Amino acid sequence: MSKFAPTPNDKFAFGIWGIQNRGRDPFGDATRPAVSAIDAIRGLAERGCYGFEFHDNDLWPIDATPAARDAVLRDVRKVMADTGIKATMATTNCFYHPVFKDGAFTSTDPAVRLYATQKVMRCLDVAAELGAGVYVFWGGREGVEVDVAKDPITTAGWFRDALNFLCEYVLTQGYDIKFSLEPKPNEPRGDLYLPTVGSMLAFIGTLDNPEMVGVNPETAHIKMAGLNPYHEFAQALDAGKLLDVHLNGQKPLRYDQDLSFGSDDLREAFLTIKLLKDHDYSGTIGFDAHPYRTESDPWDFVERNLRTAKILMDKVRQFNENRQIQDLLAELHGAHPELADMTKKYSSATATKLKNLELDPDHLAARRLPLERLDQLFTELLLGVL
Ligand code: GLT
Ligand code: MN
Repeated sequence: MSKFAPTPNDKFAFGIWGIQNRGRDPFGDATRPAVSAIDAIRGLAERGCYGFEFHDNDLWPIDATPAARDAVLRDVRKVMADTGIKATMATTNCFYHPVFKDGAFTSTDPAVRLYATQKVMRCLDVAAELGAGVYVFWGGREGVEVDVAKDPITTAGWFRDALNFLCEYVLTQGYDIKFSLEPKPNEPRGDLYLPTVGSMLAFIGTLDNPEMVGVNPETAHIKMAGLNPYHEFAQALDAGKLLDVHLNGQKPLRYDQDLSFGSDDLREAFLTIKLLKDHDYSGTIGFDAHPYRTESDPWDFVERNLRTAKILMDKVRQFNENRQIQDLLAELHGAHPELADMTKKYSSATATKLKNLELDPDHLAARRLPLERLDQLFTELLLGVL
């Protein structure tokens, strides 16, 4: 049991909104009692979490007076000091209040766009004060049902202007904060803008300060689009833009389920952890999920997410050390080593050499690839019999 007990060195973090989730869905009311933000943060610390993630309005209500907000922040700083837990990621709730019903930064009303920008600035001040180094933008209302109403190039321009302005705010305040954009294909809007990691990466390249903006991919959002989380996380990592992750579970192409990590697809969960470990991802490992509606409190749910991740870390170690698997991988990757780096650097001599190289496609196609065996070894490793 204790072998898989999480410690702060694992750099696990949880969005407190998942702990505070009371089981409401579009068809039914709350099924469990409220958990205060402070109890959520303390409970995470007690279970070995390194950090917590929060929205402004997870901590203080949207209509809180500055004095009420400061009182909450005093309590937050106290629980952080008492337990050592860190605020690793902050974000703004720009989706719950009706003011955002047709978008925050992509609203047609400039006053709504400014209200969203002001809300972010105020929460950025708190994020800096609590030491959160990553600030996420999840555009829950940044989308449409009626596409004739808005030109997506115009809306992208509004979002770009807001991010450029907010980057300058962070820079001039001297905050040590990076922005991280979280893509999602749909829900709650019919279509959300910038639905995938690839769209976010392309968009970041159009900003004034692209070096201070990255991506925060989430397993469930990727699977809602029918895409492969391993590949999506990898693309962000390869671009040097993986600032934060939201791990969870999701059946493909369905409503947003936010299931526990690994509960729907252990292979994908393994591959996600393997990617983060093999490539020395140094950010926090954030979980963004919520308990089943049938749970009476969030703690079995929290513990299982952390435990699954720890067990998968151990499985990754076993995979990387397993002789049979590594021999098969070496065989798979061992073809024609003398050709492997031929196009690494261009020269006209290499171009001529390549043009004249004898490569027989029928001969190459005849190569035996032991993928069934490899996949079965992987299955047996996960099943614990290898
Ligand atoms: C919301 C959403 C998440 C985002 C959060 C950040 S809130 O619950 O489903 O994926 O990460 O705003
Ligand atoms: Mn998320």
